[in-house]
Amino acid sequence: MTLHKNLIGGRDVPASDGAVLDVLSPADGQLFARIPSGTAEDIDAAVKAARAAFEGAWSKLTATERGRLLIKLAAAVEADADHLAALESRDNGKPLRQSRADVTALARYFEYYGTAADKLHGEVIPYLNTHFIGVERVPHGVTGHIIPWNYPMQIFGRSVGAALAGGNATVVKPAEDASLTILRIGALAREVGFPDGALNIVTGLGRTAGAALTAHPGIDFISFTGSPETGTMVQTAAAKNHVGVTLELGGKSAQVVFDDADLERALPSLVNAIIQNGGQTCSAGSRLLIQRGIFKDVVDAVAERFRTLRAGHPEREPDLGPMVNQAQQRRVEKYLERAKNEGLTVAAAGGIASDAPSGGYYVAPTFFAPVAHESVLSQEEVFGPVLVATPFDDEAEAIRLANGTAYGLAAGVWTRDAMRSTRVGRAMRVGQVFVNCYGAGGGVELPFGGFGRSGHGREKGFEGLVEFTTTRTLVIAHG
Ligand code: TXE
Repeated sequence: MTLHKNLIGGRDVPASDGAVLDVLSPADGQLFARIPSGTAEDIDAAVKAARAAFEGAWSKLTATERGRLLIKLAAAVEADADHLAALESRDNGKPLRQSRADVTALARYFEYYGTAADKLHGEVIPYLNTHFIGVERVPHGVTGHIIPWNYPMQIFGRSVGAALAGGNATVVKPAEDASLTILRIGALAREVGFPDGALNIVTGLGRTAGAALTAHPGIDFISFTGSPETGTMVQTAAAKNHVGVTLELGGKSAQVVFDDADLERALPSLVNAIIQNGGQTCSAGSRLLIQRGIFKDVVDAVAERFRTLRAGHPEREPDLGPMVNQAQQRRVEKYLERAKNEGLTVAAAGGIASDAPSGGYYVAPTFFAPVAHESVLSQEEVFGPVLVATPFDDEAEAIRLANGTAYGLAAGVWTRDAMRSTRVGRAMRVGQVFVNCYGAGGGVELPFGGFGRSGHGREKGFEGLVEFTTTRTLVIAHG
């Protein structure tokens, strides 16, 4: 049984009171590791270590030198890919191929932000002829990062990678259900030569370690990805310290299928967008909006595929793995029960693989159709392999339904009509629109974030680097 430690100021340390949390494998519910249950005291030590780095060794590096360290870290991650992927699948339950994809994305984030670090230019503003005005991009200072359990490596890469590239020193609180790869990245960062304190990692519960981090007066900016409810607490804590925050809070993303769509191309994507990571994806395509004339055909085709889907052991490359923990499994099962009690029609259900261990948190993928737009299942984020389909008559109705939830993270549009794809795409109140494709979250290079209940601020891409900096304007009188 491995007992992991926190990374504070370049040292591996247990929680200040020695408390630990059990780490259970979602595949079989068995205990296989322990992580520190970080305390407010640990968070305070981590913030102080980050501040010391920010005012010391870390700030002495040039942007190019920071970038080089991130590029070295990208190489170290790639060299450690098999280990990281196996660790993630064990800890989080995602199929190995998804963990490998996460490792690749993580390395790419470090490479992207590493190579971008010295390309974040400020500007010169024309002003009085007697003055020179320079605006430089500067780090916020010490940034706090609350990472969820669904894509720990990717979300670490996009937020901590950008923050480090921008010159911030960081304190990271991974999710209690998926901390192991984050701790491993911390060890790799130390090996490649990041100065002590530039990256600190404190594992533990959200309500203790997480809350202590977001409320700490020594934190200058917060990045949070998680639930809207916790997002409210994080933003409230940030407001008390008058610091900025990016929030990415999930979604109820629609895929709009018009009657001229290339269905052969669309169908695998419609299914994969809700099955990837067991539906535990912020930008999962959890609603199908299908034009009425083709509604039955598309529902039948999706249903046929759904019947073949099996949730199984992550190491056996199933269609989907178990849910991350028992609470998430229960949450999804409750939504399924409620939908059935409300009389919603199950168009198709997959199953649980016969060799899936009995103690694991498996849920059978389920497809409901038709489902009214107002139904709970059409409006609330389930965060599981649960798909709903709703018919629409025309373009205006499609737009109204797609935008008709409190969320606004991503959308898909399937049509062969180029004018319509642009028109409908531009009418979506979301951060990313996919036309004739659907890539949950998009690539490393693409800005990502939401409207409304999906949160605010943008991470990923160059915009994500800008987000982790602010400006200082120098007004120089010379005449
Ligand atoms: O989220 P939490 P949970 C959604 C998804 C899921 C639901 C509940 O619908 O079913 O949220 O998941 C830390 N102060 N998403 O309960 O609580 C916590 O330790 C500071 C969507 O796991 O938001 C973890 O590190 N931090 C989402 C992180 O917040 C706190 C991904 C997320 O946990 C805290 C995850 C507090 N008071 C869930 N309480 C997405 N956008 O992709 C908890 N945390």
